[in-house]
Amino acid sequence: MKNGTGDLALFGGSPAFLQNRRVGRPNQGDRERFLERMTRVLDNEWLSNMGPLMYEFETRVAELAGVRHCVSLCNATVALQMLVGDTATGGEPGDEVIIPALTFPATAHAVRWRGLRPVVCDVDPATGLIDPDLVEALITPRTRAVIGVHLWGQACDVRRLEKITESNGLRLYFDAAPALGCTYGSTPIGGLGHAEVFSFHATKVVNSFEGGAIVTDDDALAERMRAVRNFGFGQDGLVEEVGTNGKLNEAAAAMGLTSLDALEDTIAHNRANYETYRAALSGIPGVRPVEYDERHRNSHHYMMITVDRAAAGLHRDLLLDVLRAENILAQPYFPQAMHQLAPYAADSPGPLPHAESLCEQLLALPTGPGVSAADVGIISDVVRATVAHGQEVTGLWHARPAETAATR
Ligand code: T4K
Repeated sequence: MKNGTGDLALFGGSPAFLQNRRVGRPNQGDRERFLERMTRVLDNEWLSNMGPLMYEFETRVAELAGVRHCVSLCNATVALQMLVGDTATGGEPGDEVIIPALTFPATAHAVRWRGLRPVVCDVDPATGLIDPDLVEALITPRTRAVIGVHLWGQACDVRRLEKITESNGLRLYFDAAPALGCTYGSTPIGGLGHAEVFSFHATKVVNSFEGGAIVTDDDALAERMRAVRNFGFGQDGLVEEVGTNGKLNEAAAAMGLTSLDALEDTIAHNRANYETYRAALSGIPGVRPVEYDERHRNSHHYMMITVDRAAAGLHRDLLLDVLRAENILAQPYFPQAMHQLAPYAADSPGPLPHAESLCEQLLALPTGPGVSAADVGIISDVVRATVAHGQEVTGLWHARPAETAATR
């Protein structure tokens, strides 16, 4: 229990944890099962190029997402690049794709990487999700597509985005990198828009070391994407279009299957942690868990809070430093909005106040199967104790010797 600033590890106290508690600790599932699968991979002597475990993984993901097609890939960034590339076909360089300001840089990069222009849209201040009202105002004759991002597993306002894109003849995709196992109402995330993209990165709720997938009910799109991921080879073995190497290898599929086996247990654990956090953090001035719309299922893989500097007496970044010194490896998801990133700043639409304000305030706290209810209690106590002395912590930080002082 931390009673004063002297108890905080940042100022010389003992850290709350000897081993770190992390955001993004891989959900590996049952190790024996993984090793059995790896033995199969090695015995098969088939390590990549559309192997049996890759197909098994695709079938399982498609079932979970309620779609006909899962095209597994080496990561979600390549998946997004492939969808944008498909959209760009027949258009002009510099055609536009509308994306939310609050997302991981991969969303913007995929658009620019394929020669299109990411048009950055502000977000809803409460959810951080792309704001459909603002999307409408950004549509021009050059707009080709809208990419919604199901941020932290929250479903976008899918129906409104569908209506807007349909009436303007645009493609609608969802970057569902953080949203496997989540729903929009009773519909699993995966079957929405023209296609959705999952990530199976090591830090995601289901991991395949690195991995991703395009999921869709569009038969023709799925066939094109299967060709593109394999150098453009069509079913007859001839190259039909410009392709890439986006394949998911068998070791990745083995981990993906094993992590997927544990998904429901992982979500149940995350949900319990989310409830424990909400109770334990309640009433801390300036600290607010992001509230998820209960009409949709969330995997609670991300435990997000906002830290209001004025009310808490300290900036989010300083709270982050305090937590990290305690071996609580929180993450500022996301510290910069897309129009603030160096490659896109010159094309900035001007201030996007909701996204900018959230980027100053958001913090992801550790959760997942490696974080127990007792850990959640300890982490929340550190937050409470720090905010209780927020002004003093800020003062002490600024009073450090000039050579170590930062701008927190
Ligand atoms: N779209 C969206 C909306 C996304 O969020 C992402 C990825 C993508 C697209 C692109 O998906 P991929 O192309 O990656 O499939 C991490 C992930 O690298 C990234 O995949 C993810 N979003 C993003 C939200 O988180 P960083 O820069 O925060 O990673 P890093 O290395 O700082 O690790 C984060 C935490 O995870 C740390 O506490 C350490 C821990 N960790 C990490 C790894 C790699 C582990 O404990 N074990 C590990 O193996 O981006």
